[in-house]
Amino acid sequence: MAEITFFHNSMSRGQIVRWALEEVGADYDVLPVAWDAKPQALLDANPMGKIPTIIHHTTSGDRVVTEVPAISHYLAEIHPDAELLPREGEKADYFRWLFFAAGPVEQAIMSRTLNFEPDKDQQRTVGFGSVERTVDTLDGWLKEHAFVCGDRFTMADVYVGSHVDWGITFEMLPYRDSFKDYANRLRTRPAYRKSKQMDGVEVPA
Ligand SMILES: N[C@@H](CCC(=O)N[C@@H](CS)C(=O)NCC(=O)O)C(=O)O
Repeated sequence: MAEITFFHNSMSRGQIVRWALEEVGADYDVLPVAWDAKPQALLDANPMGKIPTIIHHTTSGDRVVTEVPAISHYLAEIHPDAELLPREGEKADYFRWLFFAAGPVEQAIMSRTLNFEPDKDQQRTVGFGSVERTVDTLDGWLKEHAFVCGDRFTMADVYVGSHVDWGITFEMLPYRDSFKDYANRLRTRPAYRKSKQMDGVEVPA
């Protein structure tokens, strides 16, 4: 058995974890999941039945990790030699933008895609404020920084970058030059390209 069991469906956020697994050179088995036939092993591990989910098999027991940003960071933690963890001076940017993508960016994209954007009063309550505020804030950072932590690629870029990559590919994010340039930088990474090939996804030119 491989060190990690990866419950996956290639038409899902599992693609992000596939990329993360390839970035760290993980030893993993894929357990393909069909939406209408979720295996009991997935439901036992994650009662949400959500993809992706991983089980890390260790000598002291199995560890279940769910939620893409948590899985991505966890993979960086258990593969420190990949050097994708933030260094001391990078931690503030790393965690700030990892959580910004998991919260405001994901919610903003979903709210626009599903047509339930908050009105002026509601914007004070929802965590992302408004799509424009969230997009402008991310755009402002990426205009000035090649990667989340500056000049160096870290695991945070797998997660933040996947939102930008998908966002501009499927027009779920308003177009910005900074998004296009950032996505192009990420698309040159061998692990990105390998993971997309494994998932049968065409890499944008
Ligand atoms: N917050 C979760 C979201 C996971 C998620 O919503 N996955 C979708 C596919 S992209 C899923 O499993 N959908 C099937 C279902 O809910 O039954 C994460 O970050 O991993």
